[in-house]
Amino acid sequence: KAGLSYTDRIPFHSNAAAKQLLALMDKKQTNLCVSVDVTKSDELLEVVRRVGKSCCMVKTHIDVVEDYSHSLVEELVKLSEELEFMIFEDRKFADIGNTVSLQYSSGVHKIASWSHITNAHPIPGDGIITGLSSVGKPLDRGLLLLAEMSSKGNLATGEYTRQAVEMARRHRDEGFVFGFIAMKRVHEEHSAGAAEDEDFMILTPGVGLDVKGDKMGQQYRTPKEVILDSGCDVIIVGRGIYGKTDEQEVKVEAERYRSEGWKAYLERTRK
Ligand code: UP6
Repeated sequence: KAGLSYTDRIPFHSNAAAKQLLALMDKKQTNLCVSVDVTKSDELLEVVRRVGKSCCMVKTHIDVVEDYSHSLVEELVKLSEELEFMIFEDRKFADIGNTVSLQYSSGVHKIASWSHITNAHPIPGDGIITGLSSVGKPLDRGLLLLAEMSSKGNLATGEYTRQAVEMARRHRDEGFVFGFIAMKRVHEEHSAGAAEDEDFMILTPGVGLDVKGDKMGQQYRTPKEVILDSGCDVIIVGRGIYGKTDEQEVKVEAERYRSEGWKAYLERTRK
């Protein structure tokens, strides 16, 4: 379904968060998710205020925030309604069903209460979906499975990726899993057993315009390579945007990535 507009893909999804996201992307003309990996609440909110209009999604690692309090996520939810973006807590759950259901609902962060979307490694098996779904589905939350990663030497390749796709397929009818963290359209690469009306969203980290990687194994591709050449749906950009020292530049960079990502999407859907 890579040739279709985001809006035209809504009927292929039963998950409420996925439908909302797809509609939002065409409405705001953006396939940019900004990853705000900063350690202070004030800084996090300041970045979000600057980039909120340019993106369809804000991604958090809430456990890196040093001065966390519930008012931070209350303010984030308020901004998400005002500026119209979805919230994605990049928790990368990776434990048995019972444990992840507690990690998702409880603890300091109570992720399910404020984050529209979260993600999980398929490594523990189907129980991770059952566990997270028991908490998130009643709240209309959505889940992504990590089928691939952007970092050098990662083990999520080949047969592992294929099994991740199969796992998502087994749970598609439940309307909770709606896509993957991946570097390409993994479900189309492993298309055996796909239903006619199957559609998964592909959200892709490791996106940068100015550098090729960092010193810890991250690897970057451009928005064009990700959206047009690889057929992914959402570009996830962190340091390329929030890493600017001048606050004004953060907004400029967000617009730069938004426009590059959108141009690539228009070209892809025109084909
Ligand atoms: N992320 C990756 N690669 C993956 C999965 N997740 O980079 O395979 C996440 C990181 C970080 C963001 O945890 O929050 O995406 C990328 O940030 P960056 O643009 O600053 O490299």
